[in-house]
Amino acid sequence: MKPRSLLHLAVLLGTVACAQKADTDADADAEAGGLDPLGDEDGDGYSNGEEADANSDPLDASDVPYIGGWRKGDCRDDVAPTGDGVGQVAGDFALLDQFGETVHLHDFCDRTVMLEFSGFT
Ligand SMILES: [Ca+2]
Ligand SMILES: [Ca+2]
Repeated sequence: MKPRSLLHLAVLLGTVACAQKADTDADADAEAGGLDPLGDEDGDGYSNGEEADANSDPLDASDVPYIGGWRKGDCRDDVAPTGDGVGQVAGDFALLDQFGETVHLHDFCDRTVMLEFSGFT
């Protein structure tokens, strides 16, 4: 198999400016939404409890937990880009992570993100 070019994205989650707390009780979140934590309302292969823990939408089959275990930020849909300069909020983009999964920058809102790029051919 011929190797393909790909961008490699390594994401390091920092401990600074994290407005979210760890979700240690996914069942409580799923139940709070009125969903059975063991059910799979959208049929995407992830239980409602798993989706609550990963902060993906249990009613949207296109929104699934990241394989790498990155929890999506609560504010991901509310990020307002301001520019590409230092101190500004960059626009959203998507790249492949080390698991070959597409990840979006804005899914890591309110966290420190380090991007490492390398090319393979
Ligand atoms: Ca699901
Ligand atoms: Ca889903």
